[in-house]
Amino acid sequence: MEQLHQKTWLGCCLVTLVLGASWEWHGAHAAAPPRVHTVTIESLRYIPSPIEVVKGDSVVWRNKDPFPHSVTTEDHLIDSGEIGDGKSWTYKANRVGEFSYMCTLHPSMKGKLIVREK
Ligand SMILES: [Cu+2]
Repeated sequence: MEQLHQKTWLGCCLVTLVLGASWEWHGAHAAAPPRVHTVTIESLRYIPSPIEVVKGDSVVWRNKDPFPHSVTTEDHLIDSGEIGDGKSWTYKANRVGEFSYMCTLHPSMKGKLIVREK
């Protein structure tokens, strides 16, 4: 009788452990799903700027002006090319850092993208 009691107790412990581990596993993965952020380009401005994202997230620039713009860093490692009116461009933020960018068509337009480590 004593032995049976012990076995039941052990079984309970195991179930708790397994459930607990599975809960944590789900938690860790649900905590940081990649997100999609939007920067609106309107009236010769990037809104919002700066924008802060986490590595692996995507950023969509939407051009609401009736003429083209670009999202271009000085080293051209990020470069959308011309984004026509009403068009958008998506960038996957795989590199960590602070990236100042501008519009090659309107050099006074400046923005900043900040990519943080997960
Ligand atoms: Cu522009």
